[in-house]
Amino acid sequence: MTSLASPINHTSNSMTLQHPQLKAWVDQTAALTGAAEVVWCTGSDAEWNSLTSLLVERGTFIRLNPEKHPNSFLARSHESDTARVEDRTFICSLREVDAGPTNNWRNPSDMRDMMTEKFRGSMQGRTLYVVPFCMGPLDSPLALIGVQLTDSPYVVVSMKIMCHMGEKVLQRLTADRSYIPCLHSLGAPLKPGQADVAWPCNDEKYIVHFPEAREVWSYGSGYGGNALLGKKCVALRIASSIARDEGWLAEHMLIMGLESPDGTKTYLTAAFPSACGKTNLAMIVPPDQYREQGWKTTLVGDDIAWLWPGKSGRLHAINPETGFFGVAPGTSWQSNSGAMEAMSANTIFTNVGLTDDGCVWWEGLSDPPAHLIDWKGKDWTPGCGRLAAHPNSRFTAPAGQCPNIDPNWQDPEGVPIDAIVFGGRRPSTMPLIYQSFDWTHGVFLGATQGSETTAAATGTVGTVRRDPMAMLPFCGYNMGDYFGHWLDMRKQIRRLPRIFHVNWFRKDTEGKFLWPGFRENLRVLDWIVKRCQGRVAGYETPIGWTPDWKGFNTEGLEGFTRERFDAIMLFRQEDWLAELTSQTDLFLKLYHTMPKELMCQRELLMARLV
Ligand code: GTP
Ligand code: SPV
Ligand code: MN
Repeated sequence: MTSLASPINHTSNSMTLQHPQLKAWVDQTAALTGAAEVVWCTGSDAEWNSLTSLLVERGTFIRLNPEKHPNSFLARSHESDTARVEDRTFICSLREVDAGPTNNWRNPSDMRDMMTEKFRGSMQGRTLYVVPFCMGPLDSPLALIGVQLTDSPYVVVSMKIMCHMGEKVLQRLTADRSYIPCLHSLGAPLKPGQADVAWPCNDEKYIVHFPEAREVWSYGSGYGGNALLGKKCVALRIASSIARDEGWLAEHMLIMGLESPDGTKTYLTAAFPSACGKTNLAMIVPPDQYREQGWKTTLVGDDIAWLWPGKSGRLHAINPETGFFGVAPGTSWQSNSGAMEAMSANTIFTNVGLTDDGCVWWEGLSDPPAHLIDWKGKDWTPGCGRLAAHPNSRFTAPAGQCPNIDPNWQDPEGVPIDAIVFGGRRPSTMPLIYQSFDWTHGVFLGATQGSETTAAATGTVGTVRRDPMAMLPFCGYNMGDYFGHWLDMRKQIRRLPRIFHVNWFRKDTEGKFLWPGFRENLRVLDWIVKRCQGRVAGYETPIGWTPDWKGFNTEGLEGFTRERFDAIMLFRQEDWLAELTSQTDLFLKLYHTMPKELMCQRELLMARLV
């Protein structure tokens, strides 16, 4: 880390700045925000040590038990800053129609004027950190370089885990190469002598994207996708817009590999909405019976996939991130041992409980300790009626620490994809698994996918929130045009992936999950792989191809009877008619840009149902 007394002087001992435009932008921002100093981040371990120590000193971080959690820290955020803020997220394209009805649109020049005033003086008394970062393997042709200017050291250390950052990125940022400017401020200036707080932020938040200019401005929040701008802002919202122009896809998807006993490796991606199980599936450990037979799983990514037609004629995928920002509650050695190993060192925990021996705890990890300090910093005992960890508490851990990270996870050529899986939480209607008839039908499945609110304790159908391709909060342009782009991709791919829909969350009339889920989901992946290889029959139903009892492996799955299988695969005409009716809202909302192919798919489904 090179600390500079004056924001005007940008030379440093170890780094050479080759980009005059970047230097000018940093100077301009330092002047606008009134930052006390400018620091160019190198991404070195020494920098990590000095910043984490600084955060401990300031009370933002608590150093965890060094034996049980080496080089790991706990942060507690402000109670008003615990998740992404979708209603404060804006897509400022030149024309309103290019943002579309599913995004908040503002006129870009009005927004720039307004945001400039927000940033004026916003870093007074704070350090402006310059964080050059790269989403994607460093030398991948798809890699996107960004530079985040931030007044949050928590963001700097988080970025070191989540992406390539610092000197190695700056070296690649030659004067002829463009970068995505990402301006971030907590919006909490310090007057001379004013004491700082543990988690500075502002009540007013703005997460702003300029898709044509390829630029991000984020104000007021220090948490997750609001503040680690490489993730949702760049790798999804801005990247989706670039991808449309350049003929590829930026998706909210996990990427994983499955090796069957004969040594064949199949890679798949899956798009589930936030907190619907991407991290769990990405790190799945095969059930014992499968492991004994020689099945292996590998992980490429748990949240974001960039897909493009590769040289092999197939769709190839890379994970643009290098870390996990995973939901903590519910994660345990039983539910996800891969995640537990990944977070065993060099990890930042945010908003979880702190035990008396300096370890972390959250609901679902283990039997609760007799006493701990909860995420709000208060004493907590089992049965006190409060949660120890915030439901959106997270661990930030290096992906390379996951024991089954795929050997090719940083390959610039990516991995070839054979299957794409859509899904969500659907207490009713949706079977455990079905396969689309073809690519266009598969795009229809993704476009209409949703997650239900869990009114299903009574077995009634809850309201469905449509979350097309799990991209509702992340698509940087008009959702109808996005569907059109997906449909067009078909022409660029010689060997098309097969498309599936899964539902781990179907419930019985008593509100209990019909499917054990977690590791047992491998049985569903097994059927998917066999379908891709043409090794198992599918049964044509009005909604798509489905497995039958014999073609689906339930061996060793205790209590999973034929009756249970039929219940989880049950097709009820009345549910599907209600499903079609509830999809109408989406079709009406996107009426002006909805591709005619998807209108036709809807008609065909209707015709098959009645
Ligand atoms: P984001 O990081 O927000 O994008 O979410 P994600 O899709 O990675 O979600 P994550 O894997 O963190 O989902 C966690 C939630 O899904 C927890 O509540 C888990 O208990 C639940 N979950 C994951 N897999 C299963 C499953 O197979 N069955 C059931 N019933 N729940 C599951
Ligand atoms: C999500 O909400 O889908 C996340 C968490 O992955 S955040 O990075 O905060 O958006
Ligand atoms: Mn996500």
